[in-house]
Amino acid sequence: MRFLGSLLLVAATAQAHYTFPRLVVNGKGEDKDWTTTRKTKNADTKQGVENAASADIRCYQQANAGAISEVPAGATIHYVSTQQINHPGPTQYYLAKVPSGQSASSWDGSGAVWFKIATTMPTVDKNKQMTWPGQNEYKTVNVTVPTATPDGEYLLRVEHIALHMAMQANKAQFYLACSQVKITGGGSGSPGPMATFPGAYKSTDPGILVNLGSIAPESYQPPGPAVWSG
Ligand SMILES: *[C@@H]1O[C@H](CO)[C@@H](O)[C@H](O)[C@H]1NC(C)=O
Ligand SMILES: [Cu+2]
Repeated sequence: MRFLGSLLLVAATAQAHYTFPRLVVNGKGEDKDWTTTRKTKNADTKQGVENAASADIRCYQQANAGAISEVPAGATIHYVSTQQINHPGPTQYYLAKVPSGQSASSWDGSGAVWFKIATTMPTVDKNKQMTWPGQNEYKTVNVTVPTATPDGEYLLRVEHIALHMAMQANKAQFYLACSQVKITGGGSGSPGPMATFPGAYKSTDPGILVNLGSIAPESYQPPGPAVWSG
């Protein structure tokens, strides 16, 4: 019985964490997990990244993916989550254009190349309870790929930052993944501002080291650059 008890405890703990193994584009998901989304190091443990300055903050990947998803500019995208996204915190999406001569299948996403296309803010209900878009769902929030995004291959990065323990340093948890995508039918926008991963975040950023119980929801400051909406 003792053995069974500890197994149950492990299962319960793992359920509080999640990974995003499938990108869904206009309602159509990857056929299998980790087909165009790079398998993350926490595919089994589900453990989030806690050090915002570590190399894992970029894609947390253990391997490149075998294929590339086609994503029409203007498409609605989200990710399937392996567990319920039960922690409070923002969801953010970034893109990074693959340099010419390289491929989304192998490019490492280094340099000042990442621009943000979406973030989310909390709301408060009549019971003064703070809630976040997508909280408690088994998928990440939808985002529209800006129609002005230039055609080409990109890495797409999704991130959910769990802030339930973020009042302590290095206790925010970053759940993230990168997908290999090819944007088609796009425009001639100039995305920016650009950021690097690691580099975009510091562990002391007000959106990372934060006590959600002590701030007004509208004053929350998501970490990273401003959103480029095309
Ligand atoms: C999110 O996008 C999907 C299509 O990919 C759609 O079926 C769903 O209704 C959207 N959800 C919301 C809340 O807009
Ligand atoms: Cu968790």
